[in-house]
Amino acid sequence: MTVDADRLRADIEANGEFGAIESAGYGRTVLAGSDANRRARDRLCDRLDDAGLTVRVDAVGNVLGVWRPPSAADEAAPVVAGSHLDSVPQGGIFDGPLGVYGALEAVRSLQESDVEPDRPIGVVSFTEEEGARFGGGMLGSAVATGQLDPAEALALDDGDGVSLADALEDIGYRGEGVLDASEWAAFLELHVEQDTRLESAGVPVGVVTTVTGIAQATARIAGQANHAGATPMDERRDALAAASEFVLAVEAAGRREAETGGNTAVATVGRLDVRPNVTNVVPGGVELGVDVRDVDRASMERIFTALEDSLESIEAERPVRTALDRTLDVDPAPMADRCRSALESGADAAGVETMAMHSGAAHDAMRVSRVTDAGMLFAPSRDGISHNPREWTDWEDCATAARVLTEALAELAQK
Ligand code: HGY
Ligand code: MN
Ligand code: MN
Repeated sequence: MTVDADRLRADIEANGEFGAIESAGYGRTVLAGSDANRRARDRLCDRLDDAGLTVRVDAVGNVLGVWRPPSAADEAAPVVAGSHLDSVPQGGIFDGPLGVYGALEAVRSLQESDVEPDRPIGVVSFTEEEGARFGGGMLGSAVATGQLDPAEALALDDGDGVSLADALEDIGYRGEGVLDASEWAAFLELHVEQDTRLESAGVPVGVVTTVTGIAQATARIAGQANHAGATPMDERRDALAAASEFVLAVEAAGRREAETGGNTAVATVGRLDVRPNVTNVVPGGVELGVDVRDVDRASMERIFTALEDSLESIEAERPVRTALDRTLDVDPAPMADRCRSALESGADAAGVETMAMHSGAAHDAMRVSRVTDAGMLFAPSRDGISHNPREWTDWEDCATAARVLTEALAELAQK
């Protein structure tokens, strides 16, 4: 089966204009509920409508378009594919949109083929996958799979006093009811790999085995702000010096697990808020954002134990108080065999080589995998770069992966 590579490219390029930033590469900042997000959503809904899909927006802004071919039995559950349109600040144009518009291109290609699906086929765009504005992450898919209460999601605040409810209201995407992914026969997500394995192997498509578990936490270190000049070194309660020891302990714990396991464990401090954050004041307080992942739950727990031990010894050695509170905790998610084999046979049908791999990034598919069969496929990332304007996937690779997605959807849409 063929896809229209130019049409897919045009969709991704046009979507990349929303929230575009001046940068080397093709950067965009599209936070959930922003005006750029509204424009991206509007365009998607127009394109879904152009393709004859019935479009629905749910209470947390998830967008679902459904194609009901004449060949589909009325009561047949749909097969759905998709991803997200929001981005991290200064992210790239492929992380998310390749999956949403790749799914739409698959539907359009099936409509133009002689395939007669037994099932409806859906295209979904989940709200706030990145968690860059309202925190957590994979929010829309968590609501669509019963893992997050919609009212709780809508009440989440962006730190500037704006709730998700208000933000969605402002852009006209606070819909009715919630999507229920457990009603879907299967779900597939096309995504950029965000690593270098496909590029190094010269293989165009990755079929995901397991999506890594992810746990995030906020560490707080309380010392005492004081005069940087008049406070002798032995009288300080320096929160940032203490935090620096903790940052290195996070890195060491991640390295230890990576070296003793299958190099799939990672541990990061990606956020550091220093107060009052001025040069002539000994820092009184620090808040750190911690991100721990692995495909093995026990390994994640060993890392957290090491972090708790580190904070305990910091408190023993320094006049500071510490706390560590988890803010997100999602188990590793094995992908469904049925979806993996549909992707592999789809690749065979498309004459495309694949390689099996885990996903080091978290994705909506991990939420959906709790309630129905879910699968993922990757397209290569140039130099493995992502969450960066230099994120890039060649247009030919986008089209190749979309062809495999199309074949796999056709297979899953047969009874
Ligand atoms: O953080 C992640 O893994 C994803 O990009 N939200
Ligand atoms: Mn991302
Ligand atoms: Mn993503």
